Amino acid sequence: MNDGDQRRYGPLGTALVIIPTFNEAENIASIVSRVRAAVPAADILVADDNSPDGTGKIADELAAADDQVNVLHRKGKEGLGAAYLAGFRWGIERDYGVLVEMDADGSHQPEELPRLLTALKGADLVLGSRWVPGGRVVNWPTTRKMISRGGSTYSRVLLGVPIRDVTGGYRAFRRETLEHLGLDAVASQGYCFQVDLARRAVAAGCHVVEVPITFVERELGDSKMSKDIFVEALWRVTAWGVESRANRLLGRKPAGPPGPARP
Ligand SMILES: Nc1nc2c(ncn2[C@@H]2O[C@H](COP(=O)(O)OP(=O)(O)OP(=O)(O)O)[C@@H](O)[C@H]2O)c(=O)[nH]1
Ligand SMILES: [Mg+2]
Repeated sequence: MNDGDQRRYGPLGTALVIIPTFNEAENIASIVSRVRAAVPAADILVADDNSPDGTGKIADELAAADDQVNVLHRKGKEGLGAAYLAGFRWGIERDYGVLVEMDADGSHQPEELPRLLTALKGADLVLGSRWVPGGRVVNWPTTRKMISRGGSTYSRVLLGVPIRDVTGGYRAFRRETLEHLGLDAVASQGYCFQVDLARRAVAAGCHVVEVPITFVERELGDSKMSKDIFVEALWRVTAWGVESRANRLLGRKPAGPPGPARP
């Protein structure tokens, strides 16, 4: 599938916006109504990890009032990657044509989703990007911007993926793309999850397009990001990079990511 713009992309089909939640009671109603207003044709799946603050119950009430809102109740906190993987499977089983990743905390503005979906008409995967021209971050201190940009640059150089925002989590996948990424083997922890999906997409020859977004730091609720998640991402990306360089040097085929190459 290296034929870039020559490729003929099929129609997109119905989109499912997957919103993973852990303790987002203050945010969930607002984000759901913003998605419904911005992309009325899309369905929503809230993937809640049994949030102690009752997010799952609020999501149930939203679902009861709107056929296009669904809830996947998971038994406990297993991380955002695991929640997305369960959401992807849920959507693929139900034949959605597009699977969207979106945070619940308002950082990913639903009003920008139509632009991502338009770009997906000519791509296999669209990344909402903070670090391409036109992309912005609102309300982050300079140190956090530097850490995020630095993390993306480190991953890009080490893994050789031509993507500016490798760790971002506002993404739209064609269903067929996800089906070719070997989801069963994806690393599901923290930022690693997004990096692993991105490198798998590049390795599978997918046409990946970055669309600038304005990322808005959460105003309500608590971040689930931790030092452990950050450190794990760092060592995993380093290990992947060393492995792929060693394979290249030794002329070995990568044991790593690629799912079966797309036809
Ligand atoms: N289901 C589920 N969702 C999670 C889990 N951890 C985080 N999330 C959700 O994933 C999204 C991103 O988490 P955040 O805490 O906002 O992480 P972040 O955006 O990197 O950090 P901040 O910039 O501080 O907000 C939010 O919608 C969270 O509720 C989890 O273990 N399970
Ligand atoms: Mg957030």
